[in-house]
Amino acid sequence: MASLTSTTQPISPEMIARYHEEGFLIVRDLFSAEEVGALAAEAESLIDRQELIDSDNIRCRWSNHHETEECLFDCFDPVIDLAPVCNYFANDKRILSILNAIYQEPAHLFKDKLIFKKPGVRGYALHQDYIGWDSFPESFVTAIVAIDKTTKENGATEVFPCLHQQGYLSPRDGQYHELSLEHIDESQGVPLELSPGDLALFSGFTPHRSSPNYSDQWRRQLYLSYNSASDGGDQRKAHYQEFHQWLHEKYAEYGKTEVYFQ
Ligand SMILES: O=C(O)CCC(=O)C(=O)O
Repeated sequence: MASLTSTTQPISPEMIARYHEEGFLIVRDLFSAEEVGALAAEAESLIDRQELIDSDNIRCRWSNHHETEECLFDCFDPVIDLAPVCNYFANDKRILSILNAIYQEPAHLFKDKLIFKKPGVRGYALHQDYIGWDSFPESFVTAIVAIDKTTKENGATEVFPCLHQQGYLSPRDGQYHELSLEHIDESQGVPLELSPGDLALFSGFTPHRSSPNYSDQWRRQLYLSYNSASDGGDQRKAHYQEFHQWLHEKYAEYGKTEVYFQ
């Protein structure tokens, strides 16, 4: 990665204030074409890792085709241990300095996933990323690194401004919850329409969703989630241990007991 340029870009206090007000922020042109090209090339090689893409491997997330219902591979979670360029972005000083400005203290990586969203893949129903586990950091913020141009047509993530101020809107029972539409005014949704090189950030309390990918191109994005230093410090390893335990239990509820992590 030594050939990639890496300058730190300041972010204005006005942008940080807007993030706190609205619960999301877009920073345009943060990364060079060379950096995003390296990430795209890595995503292309990862999709060929057929030995990993297995419905019993809990690193993989799946989603149905919005018309045919075919079950399609959608995401590696985690990804940085497989992918040096993803790891480069996860530790990027520009992202970390923006998070530092949001938190007013250092940030730690909590979670990392690469969503491929191939043509036809269904999107995500309305939800907040925060989960009501005692260990889950309330300071959770996700940074999206756009690999492909993201539009409404290909299923951009759509956020609902200012509602993060209400905190967690579901029971703190340790389960994943979708949100009903009565929590939002659908006309207020903002699709995070990004170009390669842009970064978007949103809070773990920001309600968001995405439509199916109606285009004939992939919509690949790297999702990097962080917490503040005073909210648990470096807990990525502990998070994945707990998450894997939770996934084992969820799969077992559906009779799937042979799952593994690779
Ligand atoms: O792919 C998207 O647009 C949204 C993904 C998402 O909401 C999630 O992974 O929690």
